[in-house]
Amino acid sequence: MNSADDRRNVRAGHRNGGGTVTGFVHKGHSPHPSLDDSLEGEIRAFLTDEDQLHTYDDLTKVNPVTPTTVLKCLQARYRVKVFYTHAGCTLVALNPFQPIPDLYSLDVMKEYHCASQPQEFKPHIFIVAEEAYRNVQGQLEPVNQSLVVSGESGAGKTWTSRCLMKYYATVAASSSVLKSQDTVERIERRVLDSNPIMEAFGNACTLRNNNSSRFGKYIQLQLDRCQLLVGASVQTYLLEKTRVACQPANERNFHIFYQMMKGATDEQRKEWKMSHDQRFVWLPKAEKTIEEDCFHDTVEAMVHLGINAEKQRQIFKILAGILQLGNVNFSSSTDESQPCNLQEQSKDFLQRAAELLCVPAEELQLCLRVRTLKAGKQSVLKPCSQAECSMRRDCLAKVIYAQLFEWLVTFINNSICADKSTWCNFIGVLDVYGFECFQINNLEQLCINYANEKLQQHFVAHYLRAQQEEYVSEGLQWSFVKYQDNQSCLDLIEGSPVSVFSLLNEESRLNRASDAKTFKVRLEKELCDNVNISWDKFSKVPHFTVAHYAGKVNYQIQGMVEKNKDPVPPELISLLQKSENALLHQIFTDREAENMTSKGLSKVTVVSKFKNSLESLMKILHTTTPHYTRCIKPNPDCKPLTFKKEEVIMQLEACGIVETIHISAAGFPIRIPFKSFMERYGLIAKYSGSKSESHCVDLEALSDDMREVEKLVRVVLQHQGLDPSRCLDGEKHNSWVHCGRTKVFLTQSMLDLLEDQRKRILSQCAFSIQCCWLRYQ
Ligand code: AD9
Ligand code: MG
Repeated sequence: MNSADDRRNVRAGHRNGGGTVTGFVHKGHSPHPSLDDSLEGEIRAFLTDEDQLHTYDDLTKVNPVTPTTVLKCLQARYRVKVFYTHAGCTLVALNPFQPIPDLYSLDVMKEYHCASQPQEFKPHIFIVAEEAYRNVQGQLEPVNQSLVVSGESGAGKTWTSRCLMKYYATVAASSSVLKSQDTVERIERRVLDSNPIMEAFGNACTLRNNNSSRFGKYIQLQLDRCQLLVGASVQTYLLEKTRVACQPANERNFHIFYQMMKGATDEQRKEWKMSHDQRFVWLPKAEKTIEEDCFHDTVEAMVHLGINAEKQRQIFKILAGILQLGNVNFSSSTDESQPCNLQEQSKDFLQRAAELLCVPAEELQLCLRVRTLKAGKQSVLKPCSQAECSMRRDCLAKVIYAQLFEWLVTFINNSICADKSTWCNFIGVLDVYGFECFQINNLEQLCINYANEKLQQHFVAHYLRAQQEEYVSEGLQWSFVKYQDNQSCLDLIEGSPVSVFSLLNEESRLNRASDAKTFKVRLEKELCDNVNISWDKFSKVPHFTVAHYAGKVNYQIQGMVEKNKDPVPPELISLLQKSENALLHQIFTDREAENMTSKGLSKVTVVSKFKNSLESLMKILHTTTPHYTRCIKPNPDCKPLTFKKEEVIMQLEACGIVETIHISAAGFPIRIPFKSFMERYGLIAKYSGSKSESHCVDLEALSDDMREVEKLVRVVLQHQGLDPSRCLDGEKHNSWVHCGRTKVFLTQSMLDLLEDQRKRILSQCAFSIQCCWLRYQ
């Protein structure tokens, strides 16, 4: 582990010098010569001795910090199977794509949890977990924590989130037990069991990840006064429901369907009308995954969470009904006044779908083939074209699946959420889809990338803007050279009065026949002055290009307005409300479902709903202390231990890692108000054990003004053999501590020093008291 001296060298390593440029500049002073020398040495060592690259635990130690040096360092570590590296305030996690059991064992968890200074251990996701856990108590008052896990598809976000949940379920295990019907369950078990259910229903095999999450998730782990896990609550975002009825080439439907196909008993098969050799159009046979073997795990988790056998039967019958629906096709009609007929071979499938969904077959057929138009109090029936029939069939499947998923999430929440009176703080784990850029991008990618812009802004606001603004208000003469503020991109997407979302919503509400065309014209006209949006006038496919912080993305305009409307024909909802499947009936008669349709249109557009849910998330995140983990996918083929530089560098740039490293290394991440500082560290001055005149501070006389704080800091530094004139305040580049107007600004090293010294004094005091007590015995 690093000694204080090592740490000192490390800190020297981030300062500007040797011609390197960091993200931070101190105005008007040159670096200290002796430190410059050591820096030079470090640069040389780094550049020439590549054999040592794997030993750099923190990318902020690499000098100079450039995408290339960072990349080399990560590659060297990956080669020797070291998967975690600090990047200042962020943890970088490289996906090993193979099980590393020893890295996550119970013993390792205990080691990190019991360590007095876990930060001194090798970088690990457990350091982040433990830091958040300890932070909950806060130095002054309890603070909720958020662990934000980001990265591209397949990078390891869900894996990391599961790992974090397991950590808390282990180290914060409470003795509380919950009684379910016939078993007594520990709450941690239930919280962990929410994962297999949500993954079965919300994950699918895609080209980029065999277990890709098709929804975003924020789980709050609820802790009681003793910091024990007493419950949790889950919030989900934007399930990719289109996958139920339409899977991209070589991708699959949600795992649960395959699990049913593979894991059903003969009896279940009969009930679900699902023979062994039955082919379902909506179950493409793309690459086999291990997740499809997990039917029994899913059912077991359902039992643990309290989903009883009857409810399970209802759920699986609904899912089986959806599969049958996928095999229903319509023939084209030459007479527009007549509805399209069912194809002959589809009749049985429709009949079975109706039976499984417990709705009248005749009515189901009618709803799919005929549209009901309301004109005042009159209803007019209009036959649907072949394409319209298929759209209505797909819509039915999507709306059922999405509502079922919502119901499951609500059920899980009811099962794992603790009573508000029993918990006082939470640690939130956020696992959301990373930035996406495909050849064809539509509304889904726009929403996903918008979410990433929001998170990036949160990151920027938290680490960069906040630091800068606070330095200024505290009178510190420091400034960031530049940082990427993505506000203009967010304004383009969601701003008012005119933005992509506002125009999209307007077009959706106007419900014009040629909405794609008018949307394109309006975008070009009303946003032509915005530098973040552009068009290729000669492109055959109408699109617009947004310059995101992570790169440019082309969005196809065709279909976007329709997707945003997400219309659900009211006849379909009425049909489902009549279902004799109690669950189906229930999920379409609650208030949420009532809101779903109004004259055949969603009242709330997709982007409005998504924006609202994201805003609530951001509000929560702003009230918590965030911890960032950036997962990196080292190769596109998910191969073990294969590091493709081009892939990695793109991700490092996309998630702003290099920028982060600069800032974290150069700033003062810890700031403490004078009063709290004196209260916590005042005793160091009194008991530092030095008799020297300059070290003596009268504790009684200590006030919470800047002069006294400075005096105390000098004592601590001198006590460590450090020169206060170099380490204190804005005189030199290499300072460890600054005194602002109301707060002390510290580097991590300075905080470590203070904490070490405080701890030593406290243990000495405890020892003296013990001796006195023994003497009196
Ligand atoms: V997506 O956006 O949901 O498509 P994620 O969530 O980022 O994606 P995921 O966590 O599912 O990716 O990880 C992909 C696969 O990588 C997992 O199924 C594991 O097989 C593998 N993985 C990820 N992290 C680790 C790890 N720390 N150790 C071993 C890992 N395997
Ligand atoms: Mg995932």
